[in-house]
Amino acid sequence: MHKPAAPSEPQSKAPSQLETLGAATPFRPVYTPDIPKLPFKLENGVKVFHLIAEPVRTEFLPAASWAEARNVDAWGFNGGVPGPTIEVQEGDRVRIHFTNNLPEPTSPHWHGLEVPQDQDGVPGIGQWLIMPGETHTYEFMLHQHGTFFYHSHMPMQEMMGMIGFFIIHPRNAIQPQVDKDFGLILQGWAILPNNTVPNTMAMEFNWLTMNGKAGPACTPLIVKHGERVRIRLANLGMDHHPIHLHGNQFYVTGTEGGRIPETAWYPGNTVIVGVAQARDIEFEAKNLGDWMLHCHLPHHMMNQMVSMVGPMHGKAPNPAKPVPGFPQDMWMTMDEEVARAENSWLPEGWTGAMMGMMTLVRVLPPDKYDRMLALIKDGKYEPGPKWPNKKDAHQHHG
Ligand SMILES: [Cu+2]
Repeated sequence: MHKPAAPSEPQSKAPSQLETLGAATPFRPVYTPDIPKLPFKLENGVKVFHLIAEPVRTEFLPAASWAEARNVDAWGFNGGVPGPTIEVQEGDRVRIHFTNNLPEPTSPHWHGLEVPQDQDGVPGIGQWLIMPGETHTYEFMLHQHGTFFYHSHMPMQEMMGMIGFFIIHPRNAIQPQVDKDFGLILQGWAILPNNTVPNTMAMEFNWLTMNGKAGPACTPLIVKHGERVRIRLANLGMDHHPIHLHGNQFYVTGTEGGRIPETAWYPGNTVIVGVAQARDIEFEAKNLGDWMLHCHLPHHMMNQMVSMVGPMHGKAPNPAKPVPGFPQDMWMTMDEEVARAENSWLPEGWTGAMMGMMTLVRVLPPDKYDRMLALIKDGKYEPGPKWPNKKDAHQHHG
């Protein structure tokens, strides 16, 4: 039924060289943390992909001392949720063999692409439903560039997770060129405790993910000081997400309609990514440090945000006072559980601040950046500093 997703490409590969993938003009490859690329074969100048819709067991968050792993039985593509990233170039001709391994009919839509109507992926309009076990082939030319995505055109299947990036690089390089190009897919899920299947009919959402991971399980974006960075954000769910970047003002440089002319870029540090929208932001990483990138809706900065059965309890500070509604916030860390190269050197307890739709942009000085690439290459983790004179943090045991 499902196989584990291949690990995404090492982050160290993205910055070093331009790639052509069989196209005429080199481009900076996009890096979608925790999501692999969909491979293709070149056949007589056509890029041929095989996309497979299927049930996928995925993990939003690993197990910790205070909680079991958050495993989810979602629906995705080629073993992953979101599905693998399709990366192509303006002017390409693509052929996509689409196999439906779901237990019900489906149809994939190429969101934002101008393609012949019978390639648009709307069942009943332009084509018939793709039945379980069937393969349907799409083929079209790409004359646009920008941040697009594919998704099931059956709404309840969308809510099971069925989306993936469709990145089209421009035929001619944009100016200014970016040194790093990242992609993050934003999703909301309704999953009750002790349950693994998303409730696709719910109107309230308690798990919020970036590229299928909830903070602190998202892989941070690693950047070298001074680099020009683009982050592509795509949203498919039931809520808008005001995505906020700490420490760096950015420009909004693209939408789901492609790149915005530079004269119309506008600055900000928070961009609303509405449902069905894509937003590209760009900034020069002038400011060293570990900067949060997160949805600013308070409930979207939480995991398993559900009504509690019975009163909440916690250890009150001394002298204990009965405060109605106390406690409101809890501090839960899982540094060890997400210890991997990209999280090296973060201070003890950093994961207590990371929940929900949240990741880090880590702007490193050149020497540390080079060391980080070496750690990523070797798959090694180096722990960070401990806080001096730390008082016992309030720890939740749920
Ligand atoms: Cu949000």
